[in-house]
Amino acid sequence: MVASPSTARQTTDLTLAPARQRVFSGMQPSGNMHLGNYLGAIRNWVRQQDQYENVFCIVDLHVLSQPIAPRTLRQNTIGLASVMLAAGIDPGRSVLFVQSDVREHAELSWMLNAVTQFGELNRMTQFKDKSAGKKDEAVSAVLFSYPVLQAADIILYDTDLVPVGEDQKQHIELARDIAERFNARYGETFVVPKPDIKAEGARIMALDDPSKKMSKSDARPNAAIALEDDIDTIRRKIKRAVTDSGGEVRLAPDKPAVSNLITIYGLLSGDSVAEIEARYAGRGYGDFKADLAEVVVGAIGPIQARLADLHANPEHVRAILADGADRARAIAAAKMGVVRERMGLGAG
Ligand code: ATP
Ligand code: LTN
Repeated sequence: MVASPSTARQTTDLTLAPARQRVFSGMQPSGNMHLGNYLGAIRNWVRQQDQYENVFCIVDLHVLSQPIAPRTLRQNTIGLASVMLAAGIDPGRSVLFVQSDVREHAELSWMLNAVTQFGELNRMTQFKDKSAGKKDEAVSAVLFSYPVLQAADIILYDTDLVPVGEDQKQHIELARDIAERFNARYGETFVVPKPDIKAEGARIMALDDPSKKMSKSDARPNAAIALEDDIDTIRRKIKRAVTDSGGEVRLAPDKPAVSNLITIYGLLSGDSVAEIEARYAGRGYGDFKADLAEVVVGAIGPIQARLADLHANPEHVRAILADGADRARAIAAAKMGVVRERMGLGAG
């Protein structure tokens, strides 16, 4: 749905009161963007661009929760921006910027730590998963306080909706609790955001193990299809993807592997599950997988072509990010002025 011309804002100047609901989302520049990131997040951001006022953030401060070489982080940041632009994020309709270029994110995070409870952070499943089995010395405090920074990212922009994959639901709920608690303690300051999690594609599973989500930080070589994988690699990974017993192409709870492949096929081709099931009835997994590989290549190919142009022109990407940071900073700075006043910070 596109907003009617009378209400549509022709500008992305964020200091003006939004005529449309505001969307904010973020992605970590931790390398190897995969089909799960695309189907669960980026693709929805692109499709909804006309409907909302959009702010998209490359959250480099979040990546510091794991060890990473400075050069790699910088490269990943420009690489992720290029992928987002190649996938269809349009700087004319969306603000695209790097988190650490707008200092207010880190600043607000500190203040929100004051209204966040230790127990809340200790219950976050992402923290539990990522710290599991590691010695205390190997788990940074950043990994623990990570969801507070995420809450700051979101509520700094008076965000209404946060389009994310299923794994982020708990973090968005915490952001809501933090915003509500701040408002109750210091007076109405923040819009309380809602998650926007789609019924399909919000949890794409690993190709080699349908009990695990497709993930960037997975070392297993055949778990994820990277958006930058070449055609032969995509075909090979899909050929090797695990399937379920029975040989039938059918979406069902007892067929998690094939159901995941059908979901990917359906989202990228636009075909319904019923159409896909009917097409492959009695034909087995071989034909289905061969066609799925072509569907994936057909969807990712045009993105990769645009990406090659952007890789050849990193200065163009940097200029878009600098402009995005200026526009984001304008609203973030205004909001921080209010926060400092409400909390009694500074000399006044
Ligand atoms: P990691 O697994 O290393 O934590 P990630 O793959 O989850 O990384 P993020 O940058 O943390 O990547 O996530 C970016 C966006 O992609 C988030 O909105 C997240 O919910 C979504 N996302 C990540 N993995 C999947 C997946 N398997 N299916 C659907 N959406 C996903
Ligand atoms: N934690 C998120 C990335 C993220 C984010 C955000 C997502 C950081 N800040 C704000 C939405 C809104 C993740 O995907 N792992």
